Amino acid sequence: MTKQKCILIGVPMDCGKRRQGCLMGPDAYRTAGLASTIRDLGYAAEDRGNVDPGTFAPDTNDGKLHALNETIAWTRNLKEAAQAAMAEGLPIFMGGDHALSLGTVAGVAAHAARQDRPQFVLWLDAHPDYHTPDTTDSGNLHGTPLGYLTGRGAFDGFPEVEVKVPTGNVAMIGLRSVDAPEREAIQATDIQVADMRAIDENGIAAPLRKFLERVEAAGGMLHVSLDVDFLDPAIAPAVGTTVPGGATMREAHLAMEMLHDSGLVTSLDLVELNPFLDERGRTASLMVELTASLLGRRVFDRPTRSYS
Ligand code: 6HN
Ligand code: MN
Ligand code: MN
Ligand code: MN
Repeated sequence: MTKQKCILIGVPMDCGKRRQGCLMGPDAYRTAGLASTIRDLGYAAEDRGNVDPGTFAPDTNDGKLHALNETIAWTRNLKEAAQAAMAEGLPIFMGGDHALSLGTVAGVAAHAARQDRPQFVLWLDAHPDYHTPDTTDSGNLHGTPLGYLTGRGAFDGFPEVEVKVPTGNVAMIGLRSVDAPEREAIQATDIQVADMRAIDENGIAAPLRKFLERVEAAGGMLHVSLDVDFLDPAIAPAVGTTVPGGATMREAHLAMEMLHDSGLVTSLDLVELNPFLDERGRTASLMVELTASLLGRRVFDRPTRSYS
């Protein structure tokens, strides 16, 4: 089977929260060699440069929501860019903060619907990002994409989500910081959740395997949204919303390796990298290494001979 073409799309979006720096994310991935790493694995990789939000009315930020107009503008353009890229290959969105998923996932889900295939979403994150503009305390819209995409609450001014992602098609893995209104809402749904406690007890493979089996059985397309804060801050310091107790290097690589072996991944977000907070580029490089695992880098082709 010939390998799919990877379409790299830079998304220097920094308005999903107040702390700035994610706008440097796309260039950090370029500097860390994302495209050449992907090519070394035998794929074609095209860097399409950066998307922009187009024009929008300046945000006054006198209400609760931060940078609402700018976020809406990005969502519109990203939705189109994502939908178009899906027709050509496997898009990799180099963020940018997690508000970019408002647009990228809306676009890939619209594409899936045209193919008559269900869209599934894997959220690898310390946070569920399941707020609505009403429930958010912080007013930071990077905490809302899964609320928007699943059709929860009112997102006034945002493009209509024509193709909602059913909650039963969402898995959240890595959770350890959940706000009260999110917890309550998630518990009332069929979203598959593996918080860090579950990962401590059962490992990361068990919940991921279960989810991948469901995607496969449904003939689904799979979008993976990888937030840097999914990872433990000791190995990935370059993120504004660090939460201790995250995924280890091996847990993260195993998840990526399993995703590769499943053959189900059709699009990927790399989000929340804040290069201003990095240490000699190590978080950017780790994200590139994880992407390589997701695209099939491995030590050996299994099974290896074992002498144990
Ligand atoms: N992220 N729940 C917090 C809030 O401000 O709503 C944190 C959101 C984090 C966002 O992980 O992309
Ligand atoms: Mn997030
Ligand atoms: Mn997060
Ligand atoms: Mn909150």
